[in-house]
Amino acid sequence: MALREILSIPDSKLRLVSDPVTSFDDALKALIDDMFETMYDAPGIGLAAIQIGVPLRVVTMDLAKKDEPKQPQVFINPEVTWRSEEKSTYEEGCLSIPDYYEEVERPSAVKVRYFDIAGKAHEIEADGLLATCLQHEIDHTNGVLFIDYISKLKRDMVMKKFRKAAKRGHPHPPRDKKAHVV
Ligand code: K1U
Ligand code: ZN
Repeated sequence: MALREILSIPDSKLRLVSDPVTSFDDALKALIDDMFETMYDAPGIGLAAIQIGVPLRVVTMDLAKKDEPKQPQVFINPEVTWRSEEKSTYEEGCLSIPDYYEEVERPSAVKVRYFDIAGKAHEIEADGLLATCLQHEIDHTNGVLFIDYISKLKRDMVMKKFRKAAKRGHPHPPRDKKAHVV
């Protein structure tokens, strides 16, 4: 197991469309182990492989609350097969855009088809935080970030702050000057 570096915007790898997994082998298991270690360490509730620079359609997640036992979940080659007409709004964050949170509107419920670590196919219907997190992570596998759903003005301001920090060799803007744009 190894802790991996999480890429931050404006890293262009975050815009790649990831490739489907074709081999359910030990290398995939090692990648998933590293993703969980990295996600729990961050800490985060989800992680897509591209966030650690691996362009494969692999997502890890754990939506357990602080006082609950861990509930690690893995979604391989996840695909949205149905979206509800009804929408809901959630204040999202992203480990690749540290310390920036913004409300995003998405379908309230989705059906997602995916494979487990043994290569077995599943389909689930999700709502609430699971639906939000699945859509956020599946977006990562397609090179889409939650800031793509906010106003261009806010997005440009966030990108500018992170570009400036990257130029200075920092992964994110200084924490006392939050990237939150009102
Ligand atoms: O994909 C990511 O960047 C991870 C992201 C997932 C996510 C959060 C909120 C809405 C949709 C998707 C995060 O985990 S951000 C950190 C976070 O939300 C959190 C961290 C610790 C405890 C509770 C939440
Ligand atoms: Zn994210």
